[in-house]
Amino acid sequence: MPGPALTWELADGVAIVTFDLKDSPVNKFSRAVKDEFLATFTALEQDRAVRAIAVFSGKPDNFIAGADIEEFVTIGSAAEAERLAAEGQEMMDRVTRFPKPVAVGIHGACLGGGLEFALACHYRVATDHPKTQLGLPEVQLGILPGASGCQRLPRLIGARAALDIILAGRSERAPKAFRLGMVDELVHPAILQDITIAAARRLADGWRPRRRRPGGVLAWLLDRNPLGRRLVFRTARRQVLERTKGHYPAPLAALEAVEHGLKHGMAEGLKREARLFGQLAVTDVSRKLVQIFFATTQLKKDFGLPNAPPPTAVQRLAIVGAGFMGSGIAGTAIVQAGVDVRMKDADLPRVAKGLAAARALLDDRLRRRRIAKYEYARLAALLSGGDGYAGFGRADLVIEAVFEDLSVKQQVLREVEAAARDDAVFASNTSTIPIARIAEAARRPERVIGMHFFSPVDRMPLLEVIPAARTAPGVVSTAVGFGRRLGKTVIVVKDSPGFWVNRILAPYANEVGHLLAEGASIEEIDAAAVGFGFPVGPVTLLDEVGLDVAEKVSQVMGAAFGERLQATAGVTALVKAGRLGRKSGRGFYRYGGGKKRGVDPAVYELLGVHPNGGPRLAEILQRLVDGMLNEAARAVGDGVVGTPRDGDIGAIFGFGFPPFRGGPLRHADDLGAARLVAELERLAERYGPRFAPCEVLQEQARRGSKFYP
Ligand code: 3H9
Repeated sequence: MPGPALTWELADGVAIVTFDLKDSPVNKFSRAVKDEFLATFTALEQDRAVRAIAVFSGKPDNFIAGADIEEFVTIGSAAEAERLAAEGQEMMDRVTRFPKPVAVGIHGACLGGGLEFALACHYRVATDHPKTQLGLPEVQLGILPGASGCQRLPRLIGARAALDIILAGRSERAPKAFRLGMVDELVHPAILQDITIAAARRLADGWRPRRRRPGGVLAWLLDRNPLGRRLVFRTARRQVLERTKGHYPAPLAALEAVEHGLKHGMAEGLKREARLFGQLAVTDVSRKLVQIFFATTQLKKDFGLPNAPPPTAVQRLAIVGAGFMGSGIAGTAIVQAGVDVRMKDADLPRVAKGLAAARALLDDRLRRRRIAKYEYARLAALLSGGDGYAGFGRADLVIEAVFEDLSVKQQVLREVEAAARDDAVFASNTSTIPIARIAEAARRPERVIGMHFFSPVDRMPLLEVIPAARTAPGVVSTAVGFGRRLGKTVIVVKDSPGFWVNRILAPYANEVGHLLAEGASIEEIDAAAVGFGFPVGPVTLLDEVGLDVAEKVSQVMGAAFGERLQATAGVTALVKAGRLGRKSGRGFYRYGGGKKRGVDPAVYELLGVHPNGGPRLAEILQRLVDGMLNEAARAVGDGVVGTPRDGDIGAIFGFGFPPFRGGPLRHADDLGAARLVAELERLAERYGPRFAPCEVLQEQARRGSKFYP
């Protein structure tokens, strides 16, 4: 039955159904697709030659990406969204109750409604390919699995395992999904079709697969008796609240849907699930999270230039500087991109240390069973190093991650140019120094660019790519393309001091010194920011970044922007006293055994301040946040980011600006420029001209305009 999405053919009693949504890179469920599924299933039911069904995706590396997100964001009311979920549930129910067996062969992403569909089928086969991921990411969009996922997954794999996936919006790779019992068989992609069709046929012949619920006695104790279950839900609720601090309603609602269903039965569970889905789908939090999804998706295709030439595929990477950043980049490059990496540092002990640190990332993947032993051996062999530039002549890209000092970086650039090919790209991993200044030492300035990674490199999702005025467009594409291969979300930013992230963090971090001087306590400052939704407060952030690094950044920012971004002397005093933050075990806080151990009271003495009540929490928060929004708006006016989208994504992925607020520029829009300007004027009057509202905000206030039209 040809249609826009589904086709089928009969092979020896089995209808092979292919889902291939036209003009879309992924398969997704919209109302139209759902109707087509229902019509197809009716035809298959009526066709007496069809004994069983096997469903596949026609997309090369995607199974089904879930419900069509674009469709549900247009929904205007909770009631309408509830209806959408109920219709989705009915479709899944139709599949489960279908009188002929339905097997599904999964290759590629099987997410959200896609997994809900697979769960409704009678048998699931998945490929063991790394692209095959099964999960329910709905809470990351501020909603919950609303097409029966909250009911089906816990019934299949137990409440605990299901909650782990649903509440975090997690996806599992196929081998883990198989171990958990989400799929019945794991096969090589080459035999997916055959095995799935054979299973469908066996089912039609009366075979019933035997499923053991994984987990043994513990699962029985916790999942299958009311007392144990109560404990599971209580623990999960506490963990969700600890993680979300109450800012995200979706995980708690999902928990409620699962719990209600297990207590009162499937039918009641489905009703509750649909109602909660409806309520969540129209929340502001969900809208914001969906905007972030689309922004990151757009960024995957954006090379930061209007007519960007295609990137050169980097096969060999060379890195100068085997320290924390250099080894982090090396390890990430091997793990994520599988490229050949050559590291160089001044002496062999340092190189050895860097190589060991890079390899630790591989060890971790082996330990977590993300790679097999032979893959480990293959990847480990890609890593090498030395105290000279041997091997640099083969590199397509050279990244320097040496000491943050202009003359040192220029010296490295000269040495690299002598050793590397003429067409190699030279990227500086600087956090503050303008790329144009570094490139002044270059013979080939058009091959020089900035790639600002964040620490720790393997975990931080953002990369700032910074072309200087003379950087060739192809070099920009290559840096952006390589960043993406490392799994990073990449924004292209203007070559100006602090780029984007450090520029807007500067007033936020500097305000700590002012607040402490006025008698605020370290705990209060951090608590205000965490209450707003930042993952950590600014004082903890300083400790994490390293106070020596923070000092260096603030000096550069102060020199570039004058009094407005001038730091107080506090951090310098701590650095002088040997307190470098977490890495040295002492900063504003004390650290031990890998944990933060509380504020060190000696710090107040070192800074010559006394916590004595100080400003109110609301005032602290306004100073921290408004200062940042003001600088963000000013930087947009200076063209530091190409679009507000890049600025918001940079802040969210760079330092955890609360995603549910959509980023600093969306948040500024939500407050409204007029209100923000009034708040800033009041702060400026009280605390000084650093708060004076920037021209961009004043202009917006005058015109009633916004960053996002
Ligand atoms: C849900 O299922 C709710 C149900 O429980 C209940 C309902 C009642 N919708 O990322 P890519 C687009 S909620 C609309 O570059 P990749 C994407 O925008 C859903 N569009 O590819 C892009 O468009 P364009 C839960 C979608 O190979 C294009 O496809 N599911 C959707 O790097 C290519 O995307 C999720 O949250 C969608 N569901 O990664 C999964 N998915 O080309 C969201 C993709 O116009 N999706 N698009 O810019 C993903 O995680 C990734 O896209 C995926 C592919 C891993 C699938």
